[in-house]
Amino acid sequence: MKLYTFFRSSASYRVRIALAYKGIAHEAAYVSLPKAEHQADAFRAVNAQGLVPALADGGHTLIQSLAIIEYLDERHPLPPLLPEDPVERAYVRAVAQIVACEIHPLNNLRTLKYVKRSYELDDDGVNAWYRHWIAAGFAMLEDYLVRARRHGRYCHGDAVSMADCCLVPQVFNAQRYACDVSPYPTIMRIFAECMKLDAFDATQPMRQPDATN
Ligand SMILES: N[C@@H](CCC(=O)N[C@@H](CS)C(=O)NCC(=O)O)C(=O)O
Repeated sequence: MKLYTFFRSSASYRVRIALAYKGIAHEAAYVSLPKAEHQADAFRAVNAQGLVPALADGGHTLIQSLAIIEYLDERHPLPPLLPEDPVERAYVRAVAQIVACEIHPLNNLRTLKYVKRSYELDDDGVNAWYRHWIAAGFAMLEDYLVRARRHGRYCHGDAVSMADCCLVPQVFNAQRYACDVSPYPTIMRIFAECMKLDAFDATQPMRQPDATN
């Protein structure tokens, strides 16, 4: 199994957590976003979308972090990253998708580059955009976690799930952009709990072999 990854990519970090949590042996192929290696022909031959992560396994190449995590969960069921009950599964998927579908696309590299170029924003302008969508998305996520009343130590009770694989990397992104995370006590408490686990800690961005400042 080979994971195409970039240390700062939060979508890659989601998959790194899943692989580590399940103890799945794999090799890594590093794809630098600042060097635009994700847009080069060599990587587009792996993933025509030019996005990380991608996972090569058994002659197949899988893309999209949530699809990859669900594939890993089906192929390597223990320990599970999705609960068995359909309603509980829908909850875990909803939390994961609030991050992956509502928050992350608005703050992705290509989105930031586009708004910067098109609206002639300076760094402060880009940071304001970034922080706005983190605040809107984290408010939505915090509210859902509290209302659903399914969280325990982690997003889904005391069991690590795909929801945590998504929440933690998004908090790293928020902290990198110096977003105010104080209004989201539930998110930050779950984040702190997850970071006590090796699967989350060892896979964090600055611990990756391709990490640079
Ligand atoms: N929905 C995709 C998102 C993949 C994605 O956008 N990855 C980012 C890094 S986190 C990327 O490759 N960005 C390159 C770009 O925006 O040009 C997933 O979950 O895998």
